[in-house]
Amino acid sequence: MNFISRKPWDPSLHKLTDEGIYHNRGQHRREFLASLGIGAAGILGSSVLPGCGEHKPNTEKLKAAAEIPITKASKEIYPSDRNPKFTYGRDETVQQDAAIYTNFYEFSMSKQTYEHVDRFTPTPWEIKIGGLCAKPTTFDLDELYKKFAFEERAYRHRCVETWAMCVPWTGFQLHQLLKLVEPEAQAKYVQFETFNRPTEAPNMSDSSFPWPYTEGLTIEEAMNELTFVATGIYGEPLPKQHGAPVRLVLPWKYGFKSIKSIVQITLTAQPPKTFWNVVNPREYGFEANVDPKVPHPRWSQSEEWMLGTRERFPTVKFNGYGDYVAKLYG
Ligand SMILES: Nc1nc2c(c(=O)[nH]1)N[C@H]1C(S)=C(S)[C@@H](COP(=O)(O)O)O[C@H]1N2
Ligand SMILES: [Mo]
Repeated sequence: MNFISRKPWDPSLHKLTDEGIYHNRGQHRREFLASLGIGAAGILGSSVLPGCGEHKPNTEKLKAAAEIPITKASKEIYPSDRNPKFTYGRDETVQQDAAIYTNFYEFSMSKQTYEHVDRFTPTPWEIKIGGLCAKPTTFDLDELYKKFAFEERAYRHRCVETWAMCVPWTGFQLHQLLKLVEPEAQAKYVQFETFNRPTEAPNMSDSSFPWPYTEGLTIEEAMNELTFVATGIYGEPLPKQHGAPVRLVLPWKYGFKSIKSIVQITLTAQPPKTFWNVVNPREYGFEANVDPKVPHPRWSQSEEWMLGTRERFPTVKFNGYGDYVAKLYG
């Protein structure tokens, strides 16, 4: 993955505890909007001042990337109640700090993918579930919103490149969807596939990559209670650069497993091919669980740094989610 473009960010002025975020969400969002030039200038503005040698967000493009049409069904679920079972154990990442530093190779190999998503139309959208199951199904977004139990989850995220963030996702557990299609006994894996639209995603014209982006899990991983299908982040529909309109979130695995903008889910008997494993099998495995003791061939995985604050933390096995998933690998 592209390492050269990694930039240090200004220390954030935001130091809110989980509690603080929970109760100050409205204020948090107002500051985000203020930073985009909407409403009065907020304190966040000072973290994006030019002259610090950092990326100065293109506020027009940032705002445009987050403009997702709202439907009657989607209105009902944002924001969803936060599941109190999950807490970061750290400060929540500032919304804009996460929004301006994303990996989405279909659009750009830079981190500022939000600057390249203008032509992407994530609504309307369909997601097909098929393969080894009794009831293959296609859902549009409104059907997802109506069928499944939505909640908000505060999850840590760890990219294989060593950056990390703490963000609240809105979505539902993947097992709800899988149970509905009735997997057959031979279904041992689940493959996920991103859209394939080179006219909307400029970097998809780079044919040296095996587009479309694919990912995979064992059926046990897919059924685990942590495995989350997200349609939103920070209590709003996903902006394009975060994987609108529907993505996977797997907090115990390196971030590349959390595939964005999914159009197809397939139950299979054999391990499916996965994008980064095809690109570079030596560096990116199928399992890809966070593990401080297994270095990437080109860098250590013993520490991570937070988007926004640059604060460093020791990496924790399974990204700290061992209570939920260690049993899958024992
Ligand atoms: N389709 C697709 N999904 C993707 C990627 C991508 O390039 N394309 N990047 C992955 C990587 S490397 C990470 S770290 C996470 C980042 O999620 P975020 O950019 O929303 O923080 O998305 C993952 N999902
Ligand atoms: Mo990543």
